Amino acid sequence: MTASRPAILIARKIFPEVVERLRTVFEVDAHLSDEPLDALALRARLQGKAGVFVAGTEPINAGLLAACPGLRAVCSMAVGYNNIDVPACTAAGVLASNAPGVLTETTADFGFALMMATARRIGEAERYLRAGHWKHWGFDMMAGADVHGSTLGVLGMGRIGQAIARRGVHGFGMSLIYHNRSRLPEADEQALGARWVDLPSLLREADHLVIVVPYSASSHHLIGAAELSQMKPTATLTNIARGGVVDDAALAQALARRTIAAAGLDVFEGEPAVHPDLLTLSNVVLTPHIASASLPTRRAMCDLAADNLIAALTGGVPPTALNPEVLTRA
Ligand code: 8YV
Repeated sequence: MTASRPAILIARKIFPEVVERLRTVFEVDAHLSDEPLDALALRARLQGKAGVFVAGTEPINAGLLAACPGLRAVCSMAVGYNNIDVPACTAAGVLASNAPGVLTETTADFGFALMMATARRIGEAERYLRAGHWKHWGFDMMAGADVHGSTLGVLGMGRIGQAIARRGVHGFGMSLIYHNRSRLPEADEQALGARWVDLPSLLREADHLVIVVPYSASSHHLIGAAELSQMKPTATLTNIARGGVVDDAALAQALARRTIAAAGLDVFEGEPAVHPDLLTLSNVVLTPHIASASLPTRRAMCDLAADNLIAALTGGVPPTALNPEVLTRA
C-alpha cells in the first residue's frame, strides 16, 4: 500500500510541465485560470490541502490560515510577497516562500526599457504614427530627454535595483545616486560608482527616477504630491515596484501639470484597474505588470516555487523560504 500523498492547490494557471511535475509528488487540485480565485473560493479550495502554489496576487492572511488548519506551505512564484502575511504564517507554523533571484535580470531589462521608453517618448510616438499624424519632419517632434550621461536615481537598491544600476552605469555612462534604508557595502558602492543620498536629494537630483522598493505599510505612498513637487520638471519617474508605493492620483496631477516630464508605470494602485486620469495623459507609458514576463524567467519562477513546495512538504530544505524557522521548530 502506498502512503497517501499530500494534497495541494495550484491557485493560478501555470506552465503545464510544472503542473505535471507537481502531480508526480502531490494530489493536485489546480485552478488553471488567469482569473484569480476570490477570497471565499480560495478558502474553500484550500480545505484539506497541505500546500498552495500562488502568484503575487492571492492574499494569504491570518483569517485564511485559521480557516485552513491543514495548510503547511504557501509557495509563491513572485519575488514580492506583500500578499503574504509572513508573521501570520510563522505563527501558524506555515512555511512561506517567494522566488528571488531568478527574475532579477529580466525585470531589470524591463525597468530599463520602460525608463528609456518614457524618456524618449516611444509609446507616444508610436501612437502618433499609427494615428496618421506623421506628415513632416519637425526639429522638436517627439523630442525627449537623454538617458546616456544623465543621472539615474534608484529608489530601493536590492537585487533588481542594483541590476538596473549596472545597466545605467556600465551601458549608458549614467551617474548613479540611490536611496535605500541600508547602504550598500562600500566595495559595492565603489564598483557601481553609486552614491547614497537621502530621499529629498534623490528626488531633487535624479534625471530618471526608477522605483524598485518592496511594498509595505512604510512604503505606502512613499512618493506623493510633496515628493513629486521636489523633482526636476524635466525628470521621469518609472515604477516597477508595486502599486501603492506611488500615489497614482498625485502622479496623474503632476504629469498633467508637467511638474515632472513623464512617467513609466508597470504597476498600479488597485490593479488591474488603472487610475482613469493616467489613461488620458500622453506623457505616461503604461504596461500591465509584465516586468518579469519573459518565458524562460516565468518558467524559472514557477520551477522555484515548485522546488519550495516539494521540499517543504517532503522533508527537504526549501531553497528560498521566508520563514525557514518554521521547519526547525519542534
Ligand atoms: C509577478 C512580481 O509577475 O515577482 C514579483 O514580485 O511583481 C511579478 O514578477 C507577479 O507578482 C506575479 O503575480
